[in-house]
Amino acid sequence: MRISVIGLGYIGLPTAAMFANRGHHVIGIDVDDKKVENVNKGVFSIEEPGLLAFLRDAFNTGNLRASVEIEPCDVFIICVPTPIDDGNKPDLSYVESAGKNIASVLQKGNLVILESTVPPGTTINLLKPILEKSGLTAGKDFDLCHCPERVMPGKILKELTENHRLIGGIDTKSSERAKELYSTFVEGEIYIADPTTAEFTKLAENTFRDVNIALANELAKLCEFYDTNIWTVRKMANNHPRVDIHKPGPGVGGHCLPVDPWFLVNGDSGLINKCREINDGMIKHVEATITANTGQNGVVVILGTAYKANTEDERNSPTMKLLGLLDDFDVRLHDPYVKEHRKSIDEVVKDADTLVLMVDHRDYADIVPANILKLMKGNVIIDTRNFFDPSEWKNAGAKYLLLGAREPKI
Ligand code: SAJ
Repeated sequence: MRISVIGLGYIGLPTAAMFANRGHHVIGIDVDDKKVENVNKGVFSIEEPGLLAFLRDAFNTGNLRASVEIEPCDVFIICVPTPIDDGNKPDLSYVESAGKNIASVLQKGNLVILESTVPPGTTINLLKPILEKSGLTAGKDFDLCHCPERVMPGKILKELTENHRLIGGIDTKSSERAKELYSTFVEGEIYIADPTTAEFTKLAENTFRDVNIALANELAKLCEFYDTNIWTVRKMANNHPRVDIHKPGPGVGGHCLPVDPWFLVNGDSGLINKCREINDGMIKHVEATITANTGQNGVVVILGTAYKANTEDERNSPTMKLLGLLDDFDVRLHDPYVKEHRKSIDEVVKDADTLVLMVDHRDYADIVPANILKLMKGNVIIDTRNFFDPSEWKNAGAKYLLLGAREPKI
């Protein structure tokens, strides 16, 4: 089959490679000509274990190429970004423009799949009319589905194949065709729904997570107030068969959780709005702790610039937000996964006053507290993830502050 994947980002590129490795002829379309040039040269920069080799394999099959120009194909898969604007309203301009491009080459018998996360109703009310401007009719001349991507950065390959998949076709034929296509690599179950249900389900999943993290963050602050420890409370409560308290932390980053709930609320959901506010507010909580424990013009070292553990992805990362609040300090950044911030920890912590762990990257487990404290000028360690062993730090002479725990408070 000739498959066109529109948008060669975190989802589009691995998806294109997946189909290419399974013997389909794939053309990746992107507006970024540098990205296109790199794909055509077999140059990839995603730093996720196993993914680079997988992309190179796809390149070596000769089944994967890229272009800035759309061309006729059997299947079109849209994987473009769907950000929010400054007023938290969905920006669907990339979906619109992908739809217009496809319409310009759409042929009878084609299948169009929207994978990008979108507000409920987008496939039917926005994409379908754009595609039908081609003169062809959805359901009669071409098939149309929403098949939301649900993979997690850091585990993309594993989750692309192992996760269950949801297909929301505009009719049974559309769904069945998409099911057959995804069956070439999906090992999980494939469920079928209508497009709006599929759109809503994807948003409900991410909103569920965001709301639960907000509850964990709220409980963490209450634990500080009541002089107890959220991490112990969480462990104890999660022994209950029907309780699953998420992890508190310095906020919620990435390209999904801070964005997707806004697609659902449509401006008027008190709970979902409030939870976004709680999660976004955590960074101020961390900033207040740094400020209260670091002298003016002090040196603050931040471990982790990515939005979460074991990834290079910095989109909406809490650390980047924190950076904007620390103008009064000399801030040094470190992250083993991000090229720009990959440096020797020993050098970064030299003469520092405060060390803040923002991301629980597995590499930080190798840190030896006594060695770090020897190099630092001060001794304040702020752990926003309950990652370090408090006793090791305290025994080495640190003033160890844990988010969501009793004295000393964070
Ligand atoms: N986080 C917490 N506490 C937790 C869990 C996460 O503070 O208990 C924070 C993380 O540190 C990070 C943010 O939340 O900053 C988001 O991380 P995540 O691991 O929850 O999710 P994402 O954004 O990497 O991926 C999510 C996934 N959705 C769900 O798990 C329901 C993934 O399956 C989706 O495909 C992805 O969004 C997406 O593309 O929509």
